[in-house]
Amino acid sequence: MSPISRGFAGRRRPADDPSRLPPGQYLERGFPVLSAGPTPHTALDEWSFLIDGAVEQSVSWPWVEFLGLPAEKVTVDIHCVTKWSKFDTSWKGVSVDTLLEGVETHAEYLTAWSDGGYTTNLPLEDVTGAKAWVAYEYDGAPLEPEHGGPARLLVPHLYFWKSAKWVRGLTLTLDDEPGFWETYGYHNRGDPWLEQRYQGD
Ligand SMILES: Nc1nc2c(c(=O)[nH]1)N[C@H]1C(S)=C(S)[C@@H](COP(=O)(O)O)O[C@H]1N2
Ligand SMILES: [Mo]
Repeated sequence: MSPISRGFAGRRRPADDPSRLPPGQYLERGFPVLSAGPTPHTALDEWSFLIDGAVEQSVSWPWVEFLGLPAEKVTVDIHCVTKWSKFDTSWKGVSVDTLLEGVETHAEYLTAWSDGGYTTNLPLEDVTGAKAWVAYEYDGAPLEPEHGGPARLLVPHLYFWKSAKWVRGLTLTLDDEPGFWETYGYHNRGDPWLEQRYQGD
């Protein structure tokens, strides 16, 4: 028996299954790089991950401690608002559920913020319940800086702009505060299955 058993529920659908492609998307086999600015290069000994904002107590992990947190491997489809989708991308990272364990809050939203100044807003509901990770490996190797290394947010059920590269923290908020692209007219939530590309969609 294979040491890694996915079980029936986790079995992948065939890569040519058109029902995996959200409306208006095409299948991309490469891995495009989309960054609004230059790639930051933060030294690992200066890197930490912070959860703060509307919380009883902030919590942060330096890189080495972050690597020591329980991690998960996930294989997911990703969907960029510029219309490419990529199937079966493989990541390793810490689920946001794990990061929020023991965090006391009345917040319903958060802002993910990154080195370089990028931000994106999300309802807590969209990052809890095994739906989001802070990923530091892609395809079994350390995440390339261009794709957000050392670590990026991964929220595969929403358009990929919600998956902040070079993420350094989650600031929990009581009110929903638009992030970088959301301020420039992109949809506040960005569900690819509902084609929520721009405000008003
Ligand atoms: N920090 C940061 N994160 C970001 C972006 C960015 O410009 N800066 N672009 C977003 C967009 S629009 C997309 S499609 C994906 C692209 O990720 P990739 O370059 O790994 O394909 O990152 C998202 N996260
Ligand atoms: Mo994007």
